[in-house]
Amino acid sequence: GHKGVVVWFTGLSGSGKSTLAHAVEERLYQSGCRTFVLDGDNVRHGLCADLGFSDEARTENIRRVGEAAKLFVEAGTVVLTAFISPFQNDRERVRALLAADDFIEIYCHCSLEMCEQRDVKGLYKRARAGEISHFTGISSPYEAPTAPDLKVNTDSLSLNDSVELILNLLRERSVI
Ligand code: GGZ
Repeated sequence: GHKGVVVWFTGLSGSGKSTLAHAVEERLYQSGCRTFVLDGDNVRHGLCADLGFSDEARTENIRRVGEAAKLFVEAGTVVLTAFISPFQNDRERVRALLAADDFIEIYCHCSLEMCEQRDVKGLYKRARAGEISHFTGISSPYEAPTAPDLKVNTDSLSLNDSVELILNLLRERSVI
């Protein structure tokens, strides 16, 4: 069996949050868990379509995602969220919405240099050129978690090894 929890991925654009969340979801789904991934792709076009990337907009984005995630937990679902969520305060507010064991924070750590070098979507280049303002890591801050439940070095670990680290944590915490 499993219980509903939030597995909250945080990290820079291109640090591997979404990839990792979907890979973990796949494994959980195979073992019979109810799962759901919330990320920019399914949230910023609908629930948060009115929000941009100012500090205030990000705070509101994370607040709404937190409230939505809470509903999934109440439905007994393992919800995996993949948002930059750059502000410590905003992440702590989500943690406070939930029961103590129901928020698991995973820091996807990849150096800015590496994210920028990869630049899968070309956004860093555009941010450097001034075509995108308030870009995290370039012209908007990222506050690294000081005490995440797990730090995954996505710049040095394989996707599989990263997935295993997270599954092990979920077993340790009796989520699965
Ligand atoms: C950061 C931006 C920006 C700016 C567009 N800053 O790599 P991506 O494309 O797919 O992921 C990024 C995504 C970040 O949205 P989040 O909802 O996760 O952000 S937050 O948690 O801070 O609210 C990036 C794209 O949106 N994107 N403009 N200025 N990322």
